[in-house]
Amino acid sequence: MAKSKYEYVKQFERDYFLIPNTWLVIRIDGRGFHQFSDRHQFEKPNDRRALDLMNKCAEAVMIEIHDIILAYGQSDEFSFILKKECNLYGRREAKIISTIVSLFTSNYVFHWKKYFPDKELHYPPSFDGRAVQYPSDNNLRDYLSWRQADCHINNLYNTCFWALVHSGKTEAEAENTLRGTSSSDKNELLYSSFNINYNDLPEMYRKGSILIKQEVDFKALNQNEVEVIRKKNVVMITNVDIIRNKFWEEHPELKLSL
Ligand code: DGT
Ligand code: MG
Ligand code: MG
Ligand code: MG
Ligand code: MG
Repeated sequence: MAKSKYEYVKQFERDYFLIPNTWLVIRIDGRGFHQFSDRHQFEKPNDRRALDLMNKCAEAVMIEIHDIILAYGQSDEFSFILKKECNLYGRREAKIISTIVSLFTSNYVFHWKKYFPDKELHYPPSFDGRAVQYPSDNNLRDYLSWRQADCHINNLYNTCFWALVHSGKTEAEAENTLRGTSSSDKNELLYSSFNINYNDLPEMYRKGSILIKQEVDFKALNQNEVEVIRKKNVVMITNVDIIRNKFWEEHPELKLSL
C-alpha cells in the first residue's frame, strides 16, 4: 500500500524493550482505593468479596497471557510474574504493562455485579502498573517475600486498628495505642483485649493470594465424536507461605532454583 506523506510521524515513536532473560514482574495497584473502598463500603480491614473479585481479575489475566506463571495479590495490588524467556510483544514494556492493566481493569468492572450483587459500582475504578526486571531467581523470591511480608505487616496493624475502633476508640486514639508497638505486642493486644488469636484469622488475609497454573486432563469429543482426553491449564488459588522453601519445593514446574 502506498504510504501517505504523514507516515514519517511514526519515526517519533519510541519503544523501551525489557532486557532479555530476566524475570518480569508487572505490579498493578488500585488508584485511590482508599477512597474507592470507602465509597463502596468495603468491610474493614478485609472485604472477602473485594479480594475474591481481585483474584478473579488476576485469573482472567493469567488465562489470557500465557507467559504469566504466577501471580501474587493482596489489598488492592497484584504482581504478575512472566517467565524469563518470555518474548511477549518482543518484550516491549508499554505494550506488556498496558495490556495487563487494561485486562485487569475491564474484568474488575465486568465481574463486579457477580461479586457485589447488592452494591452499585459508583464510578469506574482504575489501576496503575509498572514493570520490574529481576536477573536472579533469588531476587524474584525476595521480591515475592517482600510483598507477602508487607501483607502480613499491614494486616496485623489493620486488624488491631479496626478492633480498637470497633471497641469504641477514635481513629486517632487507635493510632496512638499502636504507635511504636512490635509485632508481638500487637498479637498480645489482639489476644488479651479482643480474644482474637491472630493465627486463626483467614490465611487469605494474613498471607495474600498466590495463583498458579496447573495442567489438568479433561474429556472432550474429537471430530469423529469419540471421547478423548485433552489437557488444559487451570488457575489454582492458594494462600500459603511463599517466603519459606516449602512452596517452591512443591512446585518444581515453576523452575526456580532454591
Ligand atoms: P494509590 O495506590 O497511591 O493510588 O492510593 P490508594 O488509596 O490506593 O492506597 P494504597 O494502594 O497504598 O492502599 C490501598 C488502600 O485500599 C488502603 O487504603 C486500604 C484499601 N483497601 C484495600 N483492600 C481493602 C479491603 O479489603 N477493605 C477495605 N476496607 N479497604 C481496602
Ligand atoms: Mg500507593
Ligand atoms: Mg492503591
Ligand atoms: Mg496498594
Ligand atoms: Mg491495533
